[in-house]
Amino acid sequence: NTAITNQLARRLIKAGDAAISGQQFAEEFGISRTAVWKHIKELQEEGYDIQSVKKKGYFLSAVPDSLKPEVVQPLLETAVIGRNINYHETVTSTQIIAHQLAQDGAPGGTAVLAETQTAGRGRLARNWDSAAGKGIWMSIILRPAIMPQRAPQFTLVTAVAVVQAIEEVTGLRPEIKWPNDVLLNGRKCTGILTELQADMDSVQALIIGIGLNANQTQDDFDPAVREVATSLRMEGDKPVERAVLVRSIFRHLEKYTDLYIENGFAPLKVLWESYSVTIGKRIRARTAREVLEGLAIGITDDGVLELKTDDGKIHTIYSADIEL
Ligand code: BT5
Repeated sequence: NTAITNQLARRLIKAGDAAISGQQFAEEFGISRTAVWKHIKELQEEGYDIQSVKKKGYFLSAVPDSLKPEVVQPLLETAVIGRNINYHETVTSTQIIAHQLAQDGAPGGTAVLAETQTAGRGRLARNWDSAAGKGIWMSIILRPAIMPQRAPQFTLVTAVAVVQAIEEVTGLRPEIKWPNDVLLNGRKCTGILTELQADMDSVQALIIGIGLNANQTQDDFDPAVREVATSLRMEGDKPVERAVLVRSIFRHLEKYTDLYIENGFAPLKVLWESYSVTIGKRIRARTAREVLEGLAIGITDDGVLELKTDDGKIHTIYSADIEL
């Protein structure tokens, strides 16, 4: 895959539905029409669905279902997030790789992507089921200049970005269950895991893990999660182009982290609430110390959940599993 092939792919992506003629490509890239044709063929062999229309030229109707940097990067519209991609067929956990890269000084925006994970993890060392080639298993390194105690807000910011990306690409309407689940029809389609490298008073790196079920069918899931999990394909009845979804997640995440840095959490809190299934409901919250039952009345400006128990007391909850 040469530099010119990549540029050609990027040009086709930018053109969208509009066809570009071989002659036009030849002029733009300063190569012969035969060379253009060879590059187009190379892209087709890689899985790009390029149609050619008589007298008009070429247009792109689908990108390959792959998360390889050469597929993802030409799509990107971001300045920072995803500009540096660390791709693997198989890893233990993208979180582990990202932690190592962050320690070694990888820049903010670096993203680790894998087709499958052998030891994908959730919170509290729980397993994350990562079917090969069926989902988006990625970890993004961010380096915001914030106090460590604000790190959990990034789980909520990321959830908003993921929901909007899913909406944009599939037209589905996901909901957020505090703190880190994205649901479709009450089943989990995405889990988010925010981890931290920090000193007492500053964040060195946030490692934001996103596990998104894209194209699994029911049988692709581990029996242990089959009852609670769903995928975009199962809810939307058609497969999704994972690279296109990654592009959209990156764009929304960059937009909202910028907004966060400029204006704090308040504007994001409003957005988050508009997608929440938790707020205003009676819930049961299992924290590390206790089980609390009551009304979820809202989240604070810090992203902390407020729960009112029947004795009228308001509890602030930093981390818990929620049952609706
Ligand atoms: C989470 O934890 O939801 C965070 C999951 C983060 C996964 C990503 S994938 C890329 C990156 N690399 C990693 O190693 N991790 C991150 P938690 O709230 O603790 O939920 C875990 C629970 O979700 C499990 O105990 C299962 O019940 C359920 N679960 C496991 N795999 C699932 C899947 N593929 N889809 C839906 N639910 C699943």
